[in-house]
Amino acid sequence: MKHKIALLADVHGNASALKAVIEACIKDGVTDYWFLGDLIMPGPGGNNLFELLDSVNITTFVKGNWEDCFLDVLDKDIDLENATDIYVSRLVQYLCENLDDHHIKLIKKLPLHLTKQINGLSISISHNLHSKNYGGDLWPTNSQENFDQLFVNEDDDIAIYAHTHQQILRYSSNGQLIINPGSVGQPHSKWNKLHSDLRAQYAVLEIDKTGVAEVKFKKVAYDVENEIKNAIDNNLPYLDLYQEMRETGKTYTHDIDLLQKINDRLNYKREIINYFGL
Ligand SMILES: [Mn+2]
Repeated sequence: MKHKIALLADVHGNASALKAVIEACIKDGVTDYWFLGDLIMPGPGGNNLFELLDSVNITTFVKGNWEDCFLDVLDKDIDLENATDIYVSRLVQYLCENLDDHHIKLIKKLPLHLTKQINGLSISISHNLHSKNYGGDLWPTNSQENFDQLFVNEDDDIAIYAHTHQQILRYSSNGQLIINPGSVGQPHSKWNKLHSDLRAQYAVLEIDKTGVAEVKFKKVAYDVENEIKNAIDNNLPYLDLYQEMRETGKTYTHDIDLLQKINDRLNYKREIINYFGL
């Protein structure tokens, strides 16, 4: 049987982009959908993100570092002196105010790593490394040995990862195939001209009875104005930052000085202390 698998990752709360990608995949006759983590935050998407995934045949879902950030905040593992922790916690509060309980339960159950067998090919699937869904180990320009770490199981033929928000096709030292589908909701490039293309990224992997028939890296445009309107209508915290991110691709997760100013101005530290009972 021929499998036409959509590889989707790093939506980061951008339901407008996810919707456009799923519509394109349906038109394209995709049969399976694999989700590689980072569905939520900092965008306004909540239940609608899970409903979009539920509307198609999701057969794989691994946990991204932002899902772990979400769970850390629920566990009250928050450094109140760190502006980024306050930022993430306030976004988790925003989500918790509306997110259905069964979606929270699903996040808690997500695995870090999965292996799938498709027509005799063994495929490793993780957000980043097998047991580490965060950090810069697999940045595109890093050394080959870092990428070889994706093959913990030497019998794997293909490794699929996400996290860097950049579309990548390369090989291990032993010639195994490595695919990164890029980011649906928050694409990134170090190179300005490439970074200015903010369309939603994903990949389609086609496996027939002979082997890998096709790997397609795709981009689709989506309704950015509608996404910004969603953020405004839902009173998304850090709205200005999200609006700028949608228009320029710039992210602020680690801009401590700017986050600190916003947190102080809007009294977000006090608000999360109260909300999470810290
Ligand atoms: Mn991500």
